[in-house]
Amino acid sequence: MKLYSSPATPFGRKAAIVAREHGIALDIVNVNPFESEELERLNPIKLIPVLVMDDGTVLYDSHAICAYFDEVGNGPSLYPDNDRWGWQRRMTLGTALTESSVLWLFQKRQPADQQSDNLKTHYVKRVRRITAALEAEVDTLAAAPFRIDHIAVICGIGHLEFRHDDSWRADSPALTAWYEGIQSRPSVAATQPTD
Ligand SMILES: N[C@@H](CCC(=O)N[C@@H](CS)C(=O)NCC(=O)O)C(=O)O
Repeated sequence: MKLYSSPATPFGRKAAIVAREHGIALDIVNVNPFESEELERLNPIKLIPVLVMDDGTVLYDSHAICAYFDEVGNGPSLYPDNDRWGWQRRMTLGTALTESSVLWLFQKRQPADQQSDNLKTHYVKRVRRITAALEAEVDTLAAAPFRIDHIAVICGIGHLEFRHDDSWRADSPALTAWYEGIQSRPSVAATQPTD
């Protein structure tokens, strides 16, 4: 199977972590989502990640790709019945953290006279609310087996620190400790974002 992705994308990283957790080997094709014509042919939304299965079936976005890997891969599901609505909520927080960090980055990459201070502040405040909410739930995260909510949060924080800063840590000591501790997990360590 081919996964169209990039070394920096947090959504592609999420799919790569789920694949590794399930023992799924991927042929990773790195593309620039803003420039790749091949990506545009595969996905009309023109976003990464995109999965092309061995029979040619194309799947996007990261939510669908992760759910597919969970169904066909080895080992326990990362979407268990236990605490289903709890992990759904934390997965949503992790996804929103990722989206906010990406949107904040897009603002910072605009020419200076086209950036919106209002929008940047909007995203920064959302990031802070999300990390505060996760700080309040970190005992549950730390006690649970590794699941999709952990993965979504790791990808969100990973992008935040890769593209912005680690100032969220000052108000979230327990989340910081959990995040530090999980870095040595092989699927997490092997998928650190790079340019
Ligand atoms: N909801 C999508 C989001 C994917 C996404 O935003 N990918 C970014 C890279 S991190 C992208 O391809 N951006 C290109 C663009 O915005 O044109 C998913 O979960 O797969």
